[in-house]
Amino acid sequence: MKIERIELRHVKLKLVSPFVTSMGVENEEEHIIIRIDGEGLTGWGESVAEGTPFYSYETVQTAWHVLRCFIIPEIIGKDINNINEAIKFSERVRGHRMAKAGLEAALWDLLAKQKGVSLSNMLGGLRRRIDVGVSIGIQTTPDELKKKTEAYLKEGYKRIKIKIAPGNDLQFVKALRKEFPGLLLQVDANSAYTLDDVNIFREMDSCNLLLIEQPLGYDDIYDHSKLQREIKTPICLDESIHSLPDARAAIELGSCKIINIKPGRVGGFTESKLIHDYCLSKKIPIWHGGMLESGIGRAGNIALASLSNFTLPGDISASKRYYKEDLVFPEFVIAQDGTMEVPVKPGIGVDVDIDKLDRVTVFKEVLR
Ligand code: OSB
Ligand code: MG
Repeated sequence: MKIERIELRHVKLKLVSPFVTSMGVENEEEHIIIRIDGEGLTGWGESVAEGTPFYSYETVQTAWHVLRCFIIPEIIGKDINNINEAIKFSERVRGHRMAKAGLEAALWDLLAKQKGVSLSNMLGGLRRRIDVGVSIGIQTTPDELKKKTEAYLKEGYKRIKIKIAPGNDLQFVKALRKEFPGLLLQVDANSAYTLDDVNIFREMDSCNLLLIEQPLGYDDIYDHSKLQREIKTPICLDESIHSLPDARAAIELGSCKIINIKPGRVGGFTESKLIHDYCLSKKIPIWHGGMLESGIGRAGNIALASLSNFTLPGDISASKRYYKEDLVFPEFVIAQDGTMEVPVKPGIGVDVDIDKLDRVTVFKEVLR
Protein backbone atom coordinates (compact mmCIF):
# COMPACT_ATOMS: atom_id res chain seq x y z
CA MET A 1 0.00 0.00 0.00
CA LYS A 2 1.61 3.24 -1.15
CA ILE A 3 1.07 6.04 1.41
CA GLU A 4 0.29 8.95 -0.90
CA ARG A 5 -1.25 11.64 1.28
CA ILE A 6 -1.80 12.32 4.99
CA GLU A 7 -4.18 14.94 6.32
CA LEU A 8 -4.24 16.18 9.92
CA ARG A 9 -7.24 18.04 11.30
CA HIS A 10 -7.45 19.75 14.67
CA VAL A 11 -11.11 19.34 15.65
CA LYS A 12 -13.19 20.87 18.45
CA LEU A 13 -16.35 19.01 19.42
CA LYS A 14 -18.87 20.49 21.82
CA LEU A 15 -20.01 17.98 24.44
CA VAL A 16 -23.77 17.64 25.08
CA SER A 17 -23.10 18.46 28.72
CA PRO A 18 -20.02 19.45 30.75
CA PHE A 19 -17.94 16.51 31.97
CA VAL A 20 -16.67 17.11 35.51
CA THR A 21 -13.82 15.01 36.91
CA SER A 22 -11.11 15.41 39.53
CA MET A 23 -9.00 16.87 36.67
CA GLY A 24 -11.43 19.72 35.93
CA VAL A 25 -14.43 20.55 33.74
CA GLU A 26 -14.59 19.75 30.04
CA ASN A 27 -17.10 21.52 27.83
CA GLU A 28 -15.60 20.58 24.50
CA GLU A 29 -13.19 17.95 23.32
CA GLU A 30 -10.21 18.73 21.09
CA HIS A 31 -8.61 15.86 19.18
CA ILE A 32 -6.71 15.25 15.93
CA ILE A 33 -8.41 13.41 13.07
CA ILE A 34 -5.93 11.70 10.77
CA ARG A 35 -6.75 10.75 7.19
CA ILE A 36 -4.43 8.60 5.08
CA ASP A 37 -4.98 8.10 1.35
CA GLY A 38 -3.36 5.44 -0.78
CA GLU A 39 -4.25 3.45 -3.89
CA GLY A 40 -7.75 4.96 -4.07
CA LEU A 41 -8.61 4.02 -0.46
CA THR A 42 -8.96 6.19 2.65
CA GLY A 43 -8.10 5.28 6.25
CA TRP A 44 -9.26 7.26 9.29
CA GLY A 45 -7.86 7.54 12.80
CA GLU A 46 -8.25 9.78 15.83
CA SER A 47 -5.54 10.87 18.23
CA VAL A 48 -7.01 11.28 21.72
CA ALA A 49 -4.45 13.83 22.93
CA GLU A 50 -6.64 16.59 24.37
CA GLY A 51 -6.47 20.38 24.36
CA THR A 52 -5.02 20.35 27.89
CA PRO A 53 -2.24 18.29 29.53
CA PHE A 54 -4.42 17.33 32.53
CA TYR A 55 -5.04 13.63 31.84
CA SER A 56 -1.79 13.01 29.96
CA TYR A 57 1.26 15.17 29.18
CA GLU A 58 0.33 14.95 25.51
CA THR A 59 -1.81 17.67 23.94
CA VAL A 60 -3.15 18.31 20.44
CA GLN A 61 -0.15 20.59 19.88
CA THR A 62 2.50 18.10 21.02
CA ALA A 63 0.91 15.25 19.05
CA TRP A 64 0.69 17.45 15.96
CA HIS A 65 4.35 18.43 16.29
CA VAL A 66 5.55 14.86 16.73
CA LEU A 67 3.40 13.52 13.89
CA ARG A 68 4.24 16.29 11.45
CA CYS A 69 7.96 16.60 12.14
CA PHE A 70 9.09 13.12 13.15
CA ILE A 71 6.66 10.37 12.18
CA ILE A 72 4.81 11.35 9.01
CA PRO A 73 8.01 12.31 7.10
CA GLU A 74 9.25 8.75 7.72
CA ILE A 75 6.23 7.03 6.21
CA ILE A 76 4.95 9.41 3.51
CA GLY A 77 5.52 7.99 0.03
CA LYS A 78 6.54 4.60 1.42
CA ASP A 79 5.05 1.28 0.42
CA ILE A 80 3.66 -0.23 3.61
CA ASN A 81 2.23 -3.71 3.61
CA ASN A 82 1.62 -4.39 7.26
CA ILE A 83 1.35 -2.57 10.56
CA ASN A 84 4.66 -3.84 11.94
CA GLU A 85 6.51 -2.20 9.04
CA ALA A 86 4.80 1.10 9.87
CA ILE A 87 5.55 0.87 13.59
CA LYS A 88 9.27 0.52 12.81
CA PHE A 89 9.23 4.04 11.36
CA SER A 90 8.10 5.62 14.63
CA GLU A 91 10.13 3.46 17.01
CA ARG A 92 12.84 6.08 17.42
CA VAL A 93 10.29 8.47 18.92
CA ARG A 94 10.06 7.91 22.67
CA GLY A 95 6.67 8.26 24.33
CA HIS A 96 4.05 10.38 22.51
CA ARG A 97 1.84 7.33 22.42
CA MET A 98 -1.37 9.21 21.64
CA ALA A 99 0.27 10.70 18.55
CA LYS A 100 1.47 7.28 17.40
CA ALA A 101 -1.84 5.57 18.16
CA GLY A 102 -3.87 7.97 16.01
CA LEU A 103 -1.68 7.36 12.99
CA GLU A 104 -1.58 3.61 13.60
CA ALA A 105 -5.39 3.55 13.77
CA ALA A 106 -5.66 5.24 10.36
CA LEU A 107 -3.21 2.69 8.93
CA TRP A 108 -5.14 -0.24 10.39
CA ASP A 109 -8.31 1.14 8.78
CA LEU A 110 -6.58 1.60 5.42
CA LEU A 111 -5.01 -1.88 5.43
CA ALA A 112 -8.25 -3.53 6.55
CA LYS A 113 -10.07 -1.79 3.68
CA GLN A 114 -7.38 -2.99 1.25
CA LYS A 115 -7.99 -6.54 2.46
CA GLY A 116 -11.76 -6.07 2.43
CA VAL A 117 -12.14 -7.15 6.06
CA SER A 118 -13.55 -5.42 9.14
CA LEU A 119 -11.10 -3.92 11.63
CA SER A 120 -12.55 -6.25 14.27
CA ASN A 121 -11.72 -9.20 12.07
CA MET A 122 -8.21 -7.94 11.33
CA LEU A 123 -7.50 -7.38 15.05
CA GLY A 124 -8.66 -10.91 15.87
CA GLY A 125 -11.97 -9.93 17.47
CA LEU A 126 -14.63 -12.59 17.84
CA ARG A 127 -17.61 -10.80 19.39
CA ARG A 128 -20.39 -9.43 17.18
CA ARG A 129 -21.79 -7.28 20.00
CA ILE A 130 -19.97 -5.75 22.95
CA ASP A 131 -21.18 -4.91 26.47
CA VAL A 132 -21.04 -1.22 27.16
CA GLY A 133 -21.29 1.13 30.13
CA VAL A 134 -21.34 4.84 30.69
CA SER A 135 -19.04 7.20 32.55
CA ILE A 136 -20.85 9.90 34.57
CA GLY A 137 -19.04 13.05 35.68
CA ILE A 138 -19.21 14.48 39.20
CA GLN A 139 -22.73 15.81 39.88
CA THR A 140 -23.77 18.64 42.17
CA THR A 141 -25.82 16.40 44.51
CA PRO A 142 -26.43 12.66 45.04
CA ASP A 143 -30.04 13.24 43.85
CA GLU A 144 -28.76 14.60 40.53
CA LEU A 145 -26.54 11.55 40.20
CA LYS A 146 -29.46 9.21 40.90
CA LYS A 147 -31.53 10.93 38.20
CA LYS A 148 -28.75 10.72 35.61
CA THR A 149 -28.11 7.08 36.46
CA GLU A 150 -31.77 6.18 36.15
CA ALA A 151 -31.96 7.81 32.69
CA TYR A 152 -28.88 5.90 31.47
CA LEU A 153 -30.20 2.61 32.85
CA LYS A 154 -33.43 3.21 30.91
CA GLU A 155 -31.37 3.55 27.73
CA GLY A 156 -29.92 0.11 28.40
CA TYR A 157 -26.45 0.77 29.87
CA LYS A 158 -25.28 -2.28 31.79
CA ARG A 159 -22.74 -0.66 34.02
CA ILE A 160 -22.32 2.77 35.56
CA LYS A 161 -19.00 4.41 36.34
CA ILE A 162 -18.96 7.56 38.42
CA LYS A 163 -16.14 10.01 38.75
CA ILE A 164 -15.02 10.79 42.30
CA ALA A 165 -12.71 13.35 43.92
CA PRO A 166 -11.88 14.21 47.55
CA GLY A 167 -15.03 15.66 49.10
CA ASN A 168 -17.19 14.14 46.35
CA ASP A 169 -16.89 10.45 46.97
CA LEU A 170 -18.52 8.29 49.67
CA GLN A 171 -21.77 10.29 49.86
CA PHE A 172 -22.31 9.73 46.10
CA VAL A 173 -21.28 6.08 46.10
CA LYS A 174 -23.42 5.20 49.13
CA ALA A 175 -26.50 7.04 47.85
CA LEU A 176 -26.29 5.32 44.47
CA ARG A 177 -25.73 1.91 46.03
CA LYS A 178 -28.74 2.35 48.31
CA GLU A 179 -31.00 3.33 45.41
CA PHE A 180 -29.73 0.58 43.06
CA PRO A 181 -28.64 -2.43 45.16
CA GLY A 182 -27.84 -4.68 42.18
CA LEU A 183 -26.20 -2.08 39.93
CA LEU A 184 -22.84 -2.88 38.32
CA LEU A 185 -21.05 0.15 39.72
CA GLN A 186 -17.45 1.35 39.59
CA VAL A 187 -15.64 4.59 40.44
CA ASP A 188 -12.84 6.54 38.77
CA ALA A 189 -10.65 8.93 40.83
CA ASN A 190 -8.26 10.00 38.05
CA SER A 191 -5.35 10.06 40.52
CA ALA A 192 -6.93 12.42 43.05
CA TYR A 193 -5.92 10.57 46.25
CA THR A 194 -2.84 9.48 48.20
CA LEU A 195 -2.07 6.61 50.56
CA ASP A 196 -3.22 8.88 53.42
CA ASP A 197 -6.77 8.35 52.14
CA VAL A 198 -6.75 4.60 52.70
CA ASN A 199 -9.74 4.82 55.08
CA ILE A 200 -11.97 6.23 52.34
CA PHE A 201 -11.19 3.19 50.21
CA ARG A 202 -11.65 0.80 53.15
CA GLU A 203 -15.11 2.24 53.57
CA MET A 204 -15.83 1.71 49.87
CA ASP A 205 -15.23 -2.02 50.41
CA SER A 206 -18.76 -2.17 51.86
CA CYS A 207 -20.29 -0.68 48.68
CA ASN A 208 -19.83 -3.73 46.45
CA LEU A 209 -17.99 -1.91 43.67
CA LEU A 210 -16.72 -3.72 40.57
CA LEU A 211 -13.48 -1.76 40.81
CA ILE A 212 -11.78 1.48 41.84
CA GLU A 213 -10.04 3.10 38.88
CA GLN A 214 -6.69 4.92 39.30
CA PRO A 215 -7.04 6.17 42.90
CA LEU A 216 -3.39 7.25 43.32
CA GLY A 217 -0.61 8.98 41.33
CA TYR A 218 -1.04 9.19 37.57
CA ASP A 219 2.26 7.44 36.93
CA ASP A 220 2.40 5.36 40.09
CA ILE A 221 2.60 1.58 40.27
CA TYR A 222 4.27 1.04 43.67
CA ASP A 223 1.84 2.89 45.99
CA HIS A 224 -1.09 1.19 44.29
CA SER A 225 0.41 -2.17 45.31
CA LYS A 226 0.34 -0.99 48.94
CA LEU A 227 -3.25 0.24 48.69
CA GLN A 228 -4.42 -2.96 46.98
CA ARG A 229 -3.09 -4.98 49.93
CA GLU A 230 -5.25 -2.87 52.32
CA ILE A 231 -8.59 -3.21 50.49
CA LYS A 232 -10.74 -5.97 48.98
CA THR A 233 -12.24 -4.04 46.06
CA PRO A 234 -10.13 -4.59 42.92
CA ILE A 235 -8.01 -1.65 41.85
CA CYS A 236 -8.02 -1.00 38.11
CA LEU A 237 -5.20 1.02 36.59
CA ASP A 238 -5.80 3.48 33.75
CA GLU A 239 -3.29 6.40 33.65
CA SER A 240 -0.30 4.36 34.91
CA ILE A 241 -0.34 1.73 32.17
CA HIS A 242 1.42 2.92 29.00
CA SER A 243 2.79 -0.37 27.69
CA LEU A 244 3.09 -4.12 28.11
CA PRO A 245 6.06 -3.72 30.53
CA ASP A 246 3.91 -1.40 32.70
CA ALA A 247 1.10 -3.96 32.73
CA ARG A 248 3.55 -6.70 33.69
CA ALA A 249 5.05 -4.61 36.50
CA ALA A 250 1.62 -3.72 37.88
CA ILE A 251 0.38 -7.29 37.82
CA GLU A 252 3.57 -8.79 39.26
CA LEU A 253 3.62 -6.19 42.07
CA GLY A 254 -0.07 -6.73 42.85
CA SER A 255 -0.89 -3.07 42.10
CA CYS A 256 -4.17 -3.91 40.39
CA LYS A 257 -6.47 -6.84 39.65
CA ILE A 258 -8.03 -5.33 36.52
CA ILE A 259 -6.67 -3.19 33.67
CA ASN A 260 -8.39 -0.61 31.50
CA ILE A 261 -7.00 -0.45 27.97
CA LYS A 262 -7.15 2.71 25.91
CA PRO A 263 -5.29 2.33 22.62
CA GLY A 264 -4.30 6.02 22.68
CA ARG A 265 -2.69 5.74 26.11
CA VAL A 266 -0.63 2.66 25.19
CA GLY A 267 0.43 3.74 21.69
CA GLY A 268 -2.00 1.90 19.45
CA PHE A 269 -3.89 -1.29 18.70
CA THR A 270 -0.70 -3.34 18.41
CA GLU A 271 0.43 -2.60 22.00
CA SER A 272 -3.20 -2.98 23.15
CA LYS A 273 -3.28 -6.50 21.72
CA LEU A 274 -0.02 -7.39 23.50
CA ILE A 275 -1.48 -6.22 26.83
CA HIS A 276 -4.74 -8.02 26.06
CA ASP A 277 -2.95 -11.31 25.40
CA TYR A 278 -0.69 -10.96 28.44
CA CYS A 279 -3.66 -10.22 30.75
CA LEU A 280 -5.51 -13.22 29.32
CA SER A 281 -2.53 -15.45 30.17
CA LYS A 282 -2.51 -14.04 33.74
CA LYS A 283 -6.31 -14.25 34.12
CA ILE A 284 -6.51 -10.47 34.60
CA PRO A 285 -9.85 -9.11 33.28
CA ILE A 286 -9.69 -6.07 31.04
CA TRP A 287 -12.15 -3.54 29.73
CA HIS A 288 -12.00 -0.83 27.11
CA GLY A 289 -11.70 2.74 28.36
CA GLY A 290 -12.79 5.87 26.53
CA MET A 291 -11.47 9.36 25.83
CA LEU A 292 -14.72 11.00 24.71
CA GLU A 293 -13.83 10.10 21.12
CA SER A 294 -15.82 11.08 18.09
CA GLY A 295 -17.32 8.17 16.16
CA ILE A 296 -14.05 7.85 14.23
CA GLY A 297 -12.04 6.88 17.28
CA ARG A 298 -14.94 5.04 18.89
CA ALA A 299 -15.33 2.77 15.84
CA GLY A 300 -11.76 1.56 16.40
CA ASN A 301 -12.40 1.13 20.13
CA ILE A 302 -15.42 -1.05 19.39
CA ALA A 303 -13.38 -3.23 17.03
CA LEU A 304 -10.68 -3.68 19.70
CA ALA A 305 -13.27 -4.37 22.42
CA SER A 306 -14.53 -7.31 20.31
CA LEU A 307 -11.43 -9.30 21.38
CA SER A 308 -12.16 -12.14 23.78
CA ASN A 309 -10.57 -10.90 27.03
CA PHE A 310 -12.54 -7.63 27.10
CA THR A 311 -14.88 -9.29 29.58
CA LEU A 312 -16.11 -6.22 31.48
CA PRO A 313 -18.38 -3.54 29.91
CA GLY A 314 -16.38 -0.70 28.35
CA ASP A 315 -16.58 3.10 28.47
CA ILE A 316 -17.98 2.98 24.96
CA SER A 317 -21.28 4.82 24.84
CA ALA A 318 -23.75 5.86 22.16
CA SER A 319 -22.90 8.87 19.96
CA LYS A 320 -25.61 10.96 21.62
CA ARG A 321 -24.08 10.53 25.09
CA TYR A 322 -21.18 12.68 23.86
CA TYR A 323 -22.19 14.83 20.90
CA LYS A 324 -25.34 16.21 19.33
CA GLU A 325 -24.01 15.15 15.94
CA ASP A 326 -21.35 12.51 15.52
CA LEU A 327 -18.82 12.59 12.66
CA VAL A 328 -19.82 9.18 11.31
CA PHE A 329 -22.85 7.48 9.88
CA PRO A 330 -24.56 5.45 10.99
CA GLU A 331 -24.13 6.91 14.48
CA PHE A 332 -23.46 4.48 17.33
CA VAL A 333 -26.52 3.40 19.28
CA ILE A 334 -27.01 1.18 22.32
CA ALA A 335 -29.55 -1.64 22.38
CA GLN A 336 -31.93 -2.19 25.31
CA ASP A 337 -29.81 -5.16 26.44
CA GLY A 338 -26.81 -2.85 27.01
CA THR A 339 -24.84 -4.00 23.98
CA MET A 340 -23.50 -2.28 20.90
CA GLU A 341 -23.09 -3.85 17.47
CA VAL A 342 -19.55 -4.34 16.13
CA PRO A 343 -19.42 -2.96 12.55
CA VAL A 344 -18.85 -5.64 9.90
CA LYS A 345 -18.10 -3.51 6.83
CA PRO A 346 -14.41 -3.21 5.81
CA GLY A 347 -12.15 -1.17 8.11
CA ILE A 348 -13.78 0.86 10.88
CA GLY A 349 -17.09 -0.02 9.23
CA VAL A 350 -18.73 3.42 9.38
CA ASP A 351 -18.53 6.34 6.95
CA VAL A 352 -17.13 9.75 7.83
CA ASP A 353 -19.45 12.71 7.25
CA ILE A 354 -17.04 15.15 5.58
CA ASP A 355 -19.43 18.13 5.88
CA LYS A 356 -19.73 17.65 9.64
CA LEU A 357 -16.00 17.09 9.90
CA ASP A 358 -15.37 20.36 8.02
CA ARG A 359 -17.64 22.20 10.46
CA VAL A 360 -15.65 21.10 13.52
CA THR A 361 -12.19 21.49 11.95
CA VAL A 362 -10.26 24.51 13.26
CA PHE A 363 -7.00 23.81 11.44
CA LYS A 364 -5.96 21.43 8.69
CA GLU A 365 -2.67 20.45 7.09
CA VAL A 366 -1.94 18.12 4.18
CA LEU A 367 1.37 16.29 3.84
CA ARG A 368 2.44 14.45 0.71
O1 OSB B 1 -10.25 8.46 33.08
O2 OSB B 1 -11.42 7.21 31.87
C1 OSB B 1 -10.98 8.32 32.11
C2 OSB B 1 -12.41 10.83 29.59
C3 OSB B 1 -11.31 11.63 29.35
C4 OSB B 1 -10.15 11.37 30.04
C5 OSB B 1 -10.08 10.31 30.95
C6 OSB B 1 -11.18 9.50 31.18
C7 OSB B 1 -12.38 9.79 30.51
C8 OSB B 1 -13.63 9.04 30.71
C9 OSB B 1 -14.63 9.07 29.58
O3 OSB B 1 -13.92 8.51 31.75
C10 OSB B 1 -15.11 7.76 29.14
C11 OSB B 1 -15.80 7.78 27.79
O4 OSB B 1 -15.18 8.15 26.77
O5 OSB B 1 -16.98 7.40 27.75
MG1 MG C 1 -9.99 6.55 33.98
